[in-house]
Amino acid sequence: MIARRLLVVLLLVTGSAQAAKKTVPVAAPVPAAPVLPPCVASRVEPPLTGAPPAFRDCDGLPVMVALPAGHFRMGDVLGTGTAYEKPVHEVTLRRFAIGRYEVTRGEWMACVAAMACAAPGGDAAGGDPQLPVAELGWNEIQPYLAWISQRSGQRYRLPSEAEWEYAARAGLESQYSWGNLVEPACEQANAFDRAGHRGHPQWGWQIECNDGYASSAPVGRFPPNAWGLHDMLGNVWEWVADCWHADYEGAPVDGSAWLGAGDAPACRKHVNRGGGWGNHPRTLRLSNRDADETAARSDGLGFRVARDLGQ
Ligand SMILES: [Ca+2]
Repeated sequence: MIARRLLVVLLLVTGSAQAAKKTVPVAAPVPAAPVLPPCVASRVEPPLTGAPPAFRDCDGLPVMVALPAGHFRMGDVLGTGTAYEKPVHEVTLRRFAIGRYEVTRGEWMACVAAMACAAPGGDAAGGDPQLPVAELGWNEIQPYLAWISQRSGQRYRLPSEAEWEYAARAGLESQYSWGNLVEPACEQANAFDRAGHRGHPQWGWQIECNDGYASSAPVGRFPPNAWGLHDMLGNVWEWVADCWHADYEGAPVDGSAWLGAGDAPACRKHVNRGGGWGNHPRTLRLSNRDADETAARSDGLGFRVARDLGQ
């Protein structure tokens, strides 16, 4: 009984001490962001013969490929696509740079460590740092773009949908970056395949070939396109800057992002491109389009960055 009384007294004393503390506002300690190494460009492997030059503004930031100014026909140039991909329209673009790879978990987690980005959802914060980061809504990507812009002194952003298709086509008007036939897909891109079916037997598609990856693959495991860009098709879908519009009627022809309201309320959905590991290889057509709610997260949805280049 005595012990219990002592405990009560102790609790009363402790409680009054806490009450007294409340009268003196004390700012919560703010953890200091780590000091980052200076932005120093690191060496980048030389590009493929005939591919545009690659560079990296700061060590740890995405490798970029400097694409030439040019023009191309955007959309369903082969007449095998959907109404979403029509009308075909000519787009003229200034030079710009785009990521050689999808942004990786390692690149993203450097931003998290610098306290500039939030951790992605699901299990996308762990595992192989060379896997593409996913599980991020469109808005959640913006702090990463701001952080690498601040680090490099350059203007990083998501590519526009037109820039994305220009980069993915790399001068071609074929169905895929490897030609018109779907059959070589397993050697060329990470889509749904026998490995995917083993990992996800509830999905009933029967794909005869095996690309070796049941879900996302570390970036760069599949051959690049003609401009040295990896995984434009397959692996994860990639968010782009544009709001969703159900066709190209009135789309910009200068390579800029189409930000006007395509669906009500304005910009409820954003476009993503390229197909992913959970899709039938036919989904990986160069002109194919999709969109998701702006806040949507998915383990099959990531992004790559773009940045302006001087003229
Ligand atoms: Ca696969």
